[in-house]
Amino acid sequence: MKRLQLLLLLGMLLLTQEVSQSAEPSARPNVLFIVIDDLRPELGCYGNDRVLTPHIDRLARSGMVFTQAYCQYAICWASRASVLTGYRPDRISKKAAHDLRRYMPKVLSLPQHFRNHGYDTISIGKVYHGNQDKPGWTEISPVRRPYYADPKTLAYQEERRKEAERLGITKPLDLYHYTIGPPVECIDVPDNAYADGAWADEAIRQLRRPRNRPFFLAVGFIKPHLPFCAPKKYWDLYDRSKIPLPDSRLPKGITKYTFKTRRLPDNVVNYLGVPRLKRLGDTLDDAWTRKLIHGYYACTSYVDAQVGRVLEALEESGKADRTIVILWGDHGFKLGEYSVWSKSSNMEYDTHAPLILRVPGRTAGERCNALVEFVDIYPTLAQLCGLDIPSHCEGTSMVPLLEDPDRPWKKAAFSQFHRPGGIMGYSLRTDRWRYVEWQERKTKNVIARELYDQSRGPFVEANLAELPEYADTVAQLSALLRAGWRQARPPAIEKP
Ligand SMILES: [Ca+2]
Repeated sequence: MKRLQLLLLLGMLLLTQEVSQSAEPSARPNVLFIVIDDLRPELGCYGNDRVLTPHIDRLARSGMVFTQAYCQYAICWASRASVLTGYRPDRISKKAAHDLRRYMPKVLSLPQHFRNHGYDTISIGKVYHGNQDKPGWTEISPVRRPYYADPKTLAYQEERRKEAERLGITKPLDLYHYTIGPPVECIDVPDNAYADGAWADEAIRQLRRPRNRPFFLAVGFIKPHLPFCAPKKYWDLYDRSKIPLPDSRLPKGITKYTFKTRRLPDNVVNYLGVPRLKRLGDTLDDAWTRKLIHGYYACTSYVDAQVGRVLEALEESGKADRTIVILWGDHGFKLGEYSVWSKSSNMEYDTHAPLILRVPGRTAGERCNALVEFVDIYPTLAQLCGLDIPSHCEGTSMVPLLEDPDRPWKKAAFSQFHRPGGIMGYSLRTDRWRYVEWQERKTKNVIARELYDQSRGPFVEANLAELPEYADTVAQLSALLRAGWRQARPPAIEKP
């Protein structure tokens, strides 16, 4: 008798669970998750009037713009792996960032968490870097495009590929350098001649699809990442001669670790036809500099237009009032500042990136100047959609900032970047300072320090760390760095 009661009870429990599970997801909001590759926070909504980004600005007018958002590692694979797993970079190896499920099979990724709660989780374009996290997605778009649309460039690359084969060049990095094309492309082609336009088409198709489950739609745009290829109409938005030149002076007293001087696969000087820069401090001439910045701006406006198309489709679908939109750039980018191009450092230009969050009914064009970190994205989206925040998450939900953007928040944002020979630069950003400690990873010995005053913007003139008058500041920031991210969290959220 008791057994029968138990079975009945169990049956009822299962039934209620089933009902609640099937009823629950439709009540949850959708998520449109947009990531943009190498996007500087130079957009209209960030106070920049040179770069034309009307569509992202429109999103910002109904969202919240985080003016002090920092990536945890200023390179694609590491920044994205951190956002999508909820871990800070020290918990994710480079191998795992490229092949997540092989090296971290049990990780509960952000899309997987949503999938487990009844969401359609769709990946379009470059969301992860180099791996697709199959358990995370209900659907992965197969749409791909070559970087270039110019048939002449494609033919040249094909010729080089054949030549490389004859010469026995097979290592991916060697092959990449051997077949590399020009750093820019300006031809009159439709938006979807390049990947981002084609991915916007895909996203629009997904938004138009009728569905009875909520969606987590991730769209990863690959511009303004090099090479700077965009349809001509976006180049035509800018007058090259009016593009101001960057301040190419190196800060005084930098360390030998500050900038990566090794040959970078994604460095502009490796592209076809770009003059080789031999030493740190060597600069491209003004014509090259303006041409490249022009390309970056054109690509930014091109990607902005694709964001606009996707947002318009969201409006037309009638689901905008039930859809949270988050837009973030995976890290910053140097356009010749300090004579350096590209990313891969702990400097402000590399770690500071855009973050815009729109929550229907809860955001309306506010700005939030609190220090936030990209590792906060996972817990924020989970909380906004009524999902639990998994205990492994190392970020802090930004939801309290939606109610009060000026409330006391984090003491610091943490970033890091490696250098060859087992060296890691651990960095933090406070309201005013950027502080970096270069450590030998095995011994934790500090081999170099940097201190920059950021109160006048991203450009800094000197590393102040070794000056005696800054000794107290260095000591305080070093203690904060060593105490770590847990101690830098907002007061109310700090756990014992
Ligand atoms: Ca990137």
